[in-house]
Amino acid sequence: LIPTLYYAPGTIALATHIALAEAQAEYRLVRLDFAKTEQRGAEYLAVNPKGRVPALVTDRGILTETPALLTYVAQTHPAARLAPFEDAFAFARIQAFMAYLCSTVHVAHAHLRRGARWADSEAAISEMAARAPANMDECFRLIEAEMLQGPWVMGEHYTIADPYLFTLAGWLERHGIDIARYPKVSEHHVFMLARPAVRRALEEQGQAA
Ligand SMILES: N[C@@H](CCC(=O)N[C@@H](CS)C(=O)NCC(=O)O)C(=O)O
Repeated sequence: LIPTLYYAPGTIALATHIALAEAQAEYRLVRLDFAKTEQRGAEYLAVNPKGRVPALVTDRGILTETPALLTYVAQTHPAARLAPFEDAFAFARIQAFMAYLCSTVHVAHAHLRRGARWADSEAAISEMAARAPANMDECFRLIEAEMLQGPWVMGEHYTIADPYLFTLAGWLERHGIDIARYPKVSEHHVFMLARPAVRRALEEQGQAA
């Protein structure tokens, strides 16, 4: 069975898509239309009851959660060397970074347009949206100062942390934040855009590279 990635353009599914391309994996893509709320339709809920993307269908079942998917892609394609599994400390660092992106940065971002997950009143939802850019800025300042080693997140070696950061950094403009505020993140973005796997994934998603 060829792994199938369920995605929607402009979402965190891009990170896994890039990793699959970097690994030169065989994969199939299924695109969901968020404008039609396909992520909450019965057909997709049968794939991923969370109603979110990404989901990766493998021969042993369905995987969700971006850090798990990225690690799975790296582990199943060792030749691509997308993570240092032999080095417990170095791999823990990658996991820490991915956990931060997943649990803090992505969630900070979601307050911009998905406030209805956490509150009902229009006032509360708009307050959360108004606060989102400041929270994203705080996250990216920390990434810039403490996490991104350069040229890649973990230093000299490109890893699964890179497409994850690239995808989230691509959302800064939705918050009205110029990525140039963070010089290292900005340079990382340029390096990423030059990679054939990144261009391929963006093209396959119908986004201009
Ligand atoms: N923790 C999940 C988050 C997945 C997630 O929230 N995906 C968003 C797109 S970026 C989604 O599917 N949203 C659909 C919705 O909220 O209806 C991960 O890291 O993969």
